[in-house]
Amino acid sequence: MSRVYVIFIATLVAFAASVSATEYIVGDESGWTLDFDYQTWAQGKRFFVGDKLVFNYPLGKHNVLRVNGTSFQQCMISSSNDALTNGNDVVTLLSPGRKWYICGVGKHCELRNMKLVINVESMSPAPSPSTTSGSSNLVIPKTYGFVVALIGSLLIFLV
Ligand SMILES: [Cu+2]
Repeated sequence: MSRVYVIFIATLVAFAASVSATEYIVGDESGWTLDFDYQTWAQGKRFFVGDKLVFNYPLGKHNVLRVNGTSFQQCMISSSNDALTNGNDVVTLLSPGRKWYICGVGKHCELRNMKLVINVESMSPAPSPSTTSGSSNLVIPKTYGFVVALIGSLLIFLV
């Protein structure tokens, strides 16, 4: 009986997590391209664990490499980096902290600014009454998901 209950709660939590995730199109309608200011794009956005980054670009023109801070600074590509290459690459942010992404084609990182650094936060913010920006509509589902997840984990504890 209690096992069924736990499975039910786990499903609920998983559903809440999927509801609360935000999908960011890197560069918005410009996509992943040459000479775009990705630092300006990332400014004012808050990234949370579970959110997704989508890199859109014409197949074969670019790629996406997840690198460390040093490689990011120097646009250094090592063969150990897994390249995402399908032109509609979805990256799920799995852990908090700084994440660095660069294009590994030609000198796109070095000369054409194809580099993105973001900071991923571990938890959704509490809704603030002073929030009047356009992003406030994103806060509600995130908070809802978090509350459901919290109740879910409390129930698992009680079972
Ligand atoms: Cu490129």
